[in-house]
Amino acid sequence: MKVMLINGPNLNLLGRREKSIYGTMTLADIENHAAARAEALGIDLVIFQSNHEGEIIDKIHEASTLGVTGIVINPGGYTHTSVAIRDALLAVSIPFIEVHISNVAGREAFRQKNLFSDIAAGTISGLGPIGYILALEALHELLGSKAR
Ligand code: CA2
Repeated sequence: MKVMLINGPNLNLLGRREKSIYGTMTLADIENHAAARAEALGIDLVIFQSNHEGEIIDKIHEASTLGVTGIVINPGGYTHTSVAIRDALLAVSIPFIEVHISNVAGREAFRQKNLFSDIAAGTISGLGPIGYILALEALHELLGSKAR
């Protein structure tokens, strides 16, 4: 089972700014925890972060050729704006789980527009960095049960 973990713009700043909203873990901490959990679950994890919409789209296209069967994505601010990343996910037709560190539902009105939730296998929001681990476990269940 191969899973791609994608983090979008500004998430490279985790643990260094806005700690009251996004916590103290750095992106490297989160990626290391995810890699360890993936290994325990027997998942081959491909890790990627970019601040650029086109690079995220290219990586989603690459997921197809790499044989990725599930995606965990926190699109960051693009959650609320990017038709293009949404289209890329639809184009590759790989099931994905959307993760948000903060509870988007309790935040500003402009964050209530979401271009991913309706096409995601599921969304995890507001549970902090553990959301990424829960998403991996959920994909493991969902993809594993498909294979049985
Ligand atoms: O809660 C989330 O995970 C978000 O996807 C984070 C995005 C935000 O635009 C979404 O509405 C919800 C923002 C990512 C910014 O990350 C930072 C991390 C540390 C310091 C500053 C920004």
